[in-house]
Amino acid sequence: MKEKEKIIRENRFFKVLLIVVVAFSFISTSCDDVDENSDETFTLSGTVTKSGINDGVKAYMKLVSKGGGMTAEALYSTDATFSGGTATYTGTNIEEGEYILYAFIDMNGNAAGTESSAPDAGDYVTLTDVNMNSDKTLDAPENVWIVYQP
Ligand SMILES: [Ca+2]
Repeated sequence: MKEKEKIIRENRFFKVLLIVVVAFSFISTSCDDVDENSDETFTLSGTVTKSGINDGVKAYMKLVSKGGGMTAEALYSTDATFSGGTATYTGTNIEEGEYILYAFIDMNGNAAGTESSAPDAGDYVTLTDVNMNSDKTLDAPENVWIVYQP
């Protein structure tokens, strides 16, 4: 009788121990998520300005790896629509790193509208380095745009 009680008590002890261990592993996992900076991502946003652009014309932006050319694969991409000579873009969930931002204004409206959209003759283009180590605002003012000539 005593022996049976002891076994039951031991079983209960191990069940409680198991629950405690599981609970602690949950707690430590959620703490890791909060503390881990490598999971942090940033937002890149800005205003594109170019006079004489009709409302509804679209600008396309993409980030490629530092050193990548204009046709390099887009790691991130977004677009923006002109209204009153400006267009505002926002790219989110960007991992920390050094990139080149390529942007173009699709003057003739023939870009694919996907992340592989590319400029053709007569579109306006620009590029700049960007170090994404925090949320950044990167405007593309009037004087950065040049006419693309393939
Ligand atoms: Ca075009």
